[in-house]
Parts: sequence; C-alpha cells; structure tokens
Amino acid sequence: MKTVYSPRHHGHSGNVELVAGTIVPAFEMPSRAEFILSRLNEVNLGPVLAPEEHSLDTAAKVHDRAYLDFLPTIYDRWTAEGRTGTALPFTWPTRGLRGDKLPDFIDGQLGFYSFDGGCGFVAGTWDAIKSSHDVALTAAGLVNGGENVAFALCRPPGHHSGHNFMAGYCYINNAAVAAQWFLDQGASRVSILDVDYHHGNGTQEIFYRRSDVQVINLHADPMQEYPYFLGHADEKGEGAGEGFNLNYPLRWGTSWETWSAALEDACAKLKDYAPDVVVVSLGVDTYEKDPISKFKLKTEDFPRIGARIARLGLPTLVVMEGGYAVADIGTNAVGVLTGFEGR
Ligand code: SS9
Ligand code: ZN
Repeated sequence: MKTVYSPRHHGHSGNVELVAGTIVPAFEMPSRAEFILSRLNEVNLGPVLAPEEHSLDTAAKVHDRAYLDFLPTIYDRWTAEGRTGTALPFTWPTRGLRGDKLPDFIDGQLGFYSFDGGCGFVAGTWDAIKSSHDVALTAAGLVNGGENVAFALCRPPGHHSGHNFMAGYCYINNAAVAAQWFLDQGASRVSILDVDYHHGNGTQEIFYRRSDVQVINLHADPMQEYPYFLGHADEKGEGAGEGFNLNYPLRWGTSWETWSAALEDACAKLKDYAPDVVVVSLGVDTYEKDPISKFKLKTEDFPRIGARIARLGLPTLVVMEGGYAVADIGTNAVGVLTGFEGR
C-alpha cells in the first residue's frame, strides 16, 4: 500500500507537557513518525509519497474558521510577548463561564481554543500541523482515485481536536477533514473507526449531530482515562445524528480477547451502515508497553486488527493517531498495515 509522509513534522519538536504535576518532555515526539517510516521501508510496504498542498476549505467545514485562522499566528504572538520555549495555555473556559467572548490577549485566546494543556506550540508547530493535514488529504486522494487502502502517516495526530479546540497533542482533526473531503467528492456515507486507546472526543463532537458520518470508538473508559468527559456508552448522537455515534468504553487492563470482541461488534455495526469508505483513526497506544496507557494488546495482535478491518471489503484510509512506546511503534503500526494486506 502507498503511504503519504512529510518530513515537515520535525518542526514540531522539543515540546513539554504536564504529567503528574511535573513539566516533562512531551510523549508525542518526532521519533514516533520516524520509527514508523523506517519500519514500513524495512517491510517494503510500498511507495512513500510527499503530500500535495491543500487549502483549509475542507477543514473549515469541520472546524471554526476563526480557530483555523488562529493556529498559524500563535507562536509569533507568543514570542512577540517576549516569551521563549513552548506556548501553552494556563486557563480554560469551563462550565458556566463565557464561551462567547474571545479574549484579546494571547494567553486568554490559547485557553479559549484549548481543552487541556496538551498542545504546545514551538516555532515549527503550525507548519507540522499543516503538513499533517495535507498528508491526510493526499492519502484520501489516493483512495478516492481507486486505491483500496492508503496510509496517512500523520504527525501531529488529530482525533482529540474538535470544531473549535485543540486537545491531547491534536490541533486539526485529520480524520474528520478526510471524512468531510470524501463526502465532498461524492461519498454518501463515511465511517470513522477509531481504535486509539483514547476516546476520539474531537471526532465525536464534530459529527455528533450528523448522519452522513458514522463515528465508532473503542477506547479506555472515560471514568478512568483521558479525555474523561466524553466517550461513554450512552452517547449515541443527537438529532439527525442519533444512532450514528457508537462508543465501546473498556476498562484498564483490557487485552485482546475483550478488545477484539468489541472490534467484532463495531465491524458488524459498521457493515450495517454500509459506508462508501472507512477512515481508520489508528492509534497503537493500546499496546501493553505503552508508557501512558493501560491496555494489554501485544505486538502479534496488531496485524489481526488490520486483517479484520480488511475483511470489511471497503475502501479504507488509515490515519495515524497515537502510540507512545516509541521503540515498538513502527512494528505495531506497520503490523496493522501488513495485516490489512494479508501478510
Ligand atoms: C498524561 C496525560 C494524558 C493526553 C494523552 C493524549 C493521547 C493522544 N498524564 N495526556 S492519542
Ligand atoms: Zn491515544
């Protein structure tokens, strides 16, 4: 299968985040994409293509235009205040506060457009975000052009980002933009199957009232795990979207037996929906050795995920999301892809 990749993700490096009360180097780091790239070359997965530039017009159908306009300005405004290092918010508009008033000052604006402090900006962050978006749309173009599958090696990831917020290392929701793009190209229905360890709260929020995109999530129970405030089984969509959102929250310690039973059920629901195309939000942080996660999938389980998804027999775009066990991320992510190919 073909992969789309851009070295521009490297600009997004040297970030920090808050873990257990301490500022530490971010787990979401450039070597993640490099290990995946070298592994897919090692197994001869197929050609690796550079992305084409795409406008943000499709992104503006799933994100607020004002949010998209804000992202490229952040680091310059941060440095204009004399700051160095990572731009991060320190305050958020929570329940009962004004969500209709965008503050003037950069700190207030960063908080306004964030769900958490997991989305730092350094000098090259915007360029990396844009390249990741372009990677997703270029790979979507391959599927639209007749490839049965393509791999978007996106970095930074996207599934926590909602219509007007960044969250959990995610800025633009690459999978959501790709799904919207498929619809704009003539697809009637698209399914997003999110197998990342964390609930894809951004993807759910974006499509919650829509019936043209089915959103299915398998993830750690939000009673125990980030993003905590979304991802319960009773969230089924609203209005026209009712019945088109499906959550499979699973407890810490979940291993292949339980996880694959959920995948089986998810695939049956997906097949019933009969989409024209499937977008897989691929996170491999379900891995037993992932440093920030608590599921127990083993390296040999990842090809089985790919094989099961391939059995749906639908055109498939695989979009990279999370996975933080860097030494094994290549084997695990590419394992899903070779499993899809039946090898
Ligand atoms: C770590 C906080 C969790 C969010 C994780 C986002 C994963 C994206 N103590 N940080 S796939
Ligand atoms: Zn994750």
